[in-house]
Amino acid sequence: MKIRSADITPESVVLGRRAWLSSTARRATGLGVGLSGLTASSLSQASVSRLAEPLTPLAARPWPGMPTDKLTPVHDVTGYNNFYEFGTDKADPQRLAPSRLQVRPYQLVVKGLVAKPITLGFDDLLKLSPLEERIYRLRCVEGWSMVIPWVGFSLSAVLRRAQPLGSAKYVEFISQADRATMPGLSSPVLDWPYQEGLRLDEAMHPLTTLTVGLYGKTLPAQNGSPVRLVVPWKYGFKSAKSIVEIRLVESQPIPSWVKTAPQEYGFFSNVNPAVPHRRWSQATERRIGEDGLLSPRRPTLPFNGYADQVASLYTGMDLRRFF
Ligand SMILES: Nc1nc2c(c(=O)[nH]1)N[C@H]1C(S)=C(S)[C@@H](COP(=O)(O)O)O[C@H]1N2
Ligand SMILES: [Mo]
Repeated sequence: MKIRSADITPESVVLGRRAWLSSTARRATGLGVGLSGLTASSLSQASVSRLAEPLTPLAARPWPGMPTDKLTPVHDVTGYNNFYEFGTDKADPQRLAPSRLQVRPYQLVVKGLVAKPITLGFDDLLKLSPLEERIYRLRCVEGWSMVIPWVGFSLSAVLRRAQPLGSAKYVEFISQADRATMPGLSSPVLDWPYQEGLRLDEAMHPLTTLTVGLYGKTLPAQNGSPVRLVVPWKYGFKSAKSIVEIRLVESQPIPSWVKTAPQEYGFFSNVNPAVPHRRWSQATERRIGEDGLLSPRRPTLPFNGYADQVASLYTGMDLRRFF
């Protein structure tokens, strides 16, 4: 049974009139458009080629300790997406991203408080660490979930390569933001580019994955190709798509969603059934492709079911206060 967008509270409705006006004002003064440096080269590329990238098979070894949950059908994984750079409707990313998202040439820059800043092309990344098939649950803050067989490896492999300095406490992730190819950027729904962040120990945790594929092939554009982050114990918005830059920093970054609606989204955003979103409960969820609108919603698990692996990262923290 198909889930209609109308049955789930979309993140796009979080913007109150005031936030809308202020982001519109920012845009008018040009301050919200701080992405020209990142994308200057892709702007000219964009007019050259907008053909969909064929998905290439990737050889990956299985990752131990996978959930026994049934996999979400690939047509749901690739057809029901949040990728606001291409619009706020769940069908927009599949409709627009494959023909528009610029994935070549690709460079991932790792910089900031590191001994060795690095720039990696897609093929460099594939050689950095053996690819693993990691089946993770993905729980969106909107109250739905999927089970996705990602292909990738621990982000720690990349971070170690760059050698974080002792002063590095957080990691910031910047998504591609290209006005020429991403129609969603003309909407002030978020302050572009999409940015996310993790504490360094969260970023180094083996579950935190740099993802280059799903269902055994390179990532479909709508899922954040060529490279996206996947943090399975946090709400889906922490898993930033199409990342182009990773920065190691000293103070806590302000992720796009926190900037947009600080009263509704916290930096940590660990999946937590006991802490409701300001406007809806997080106690239950609907599994896309499996649970119909009439079937009972399933309980949401603390840390999305990964508490055994990650709860110790938060020992002594009040998770209601630091949500
Ligand atoms: N750059 C970027 N990354 C993003 C988003 C986005 O809009 N832009 N949406 C987030 C949200 S809300 C979710 S739930 C997941 C969805 O990932 P999927 O479409 O691959 O299932 O991507 C996250 N990463
Ligand atoms: Mo989400």
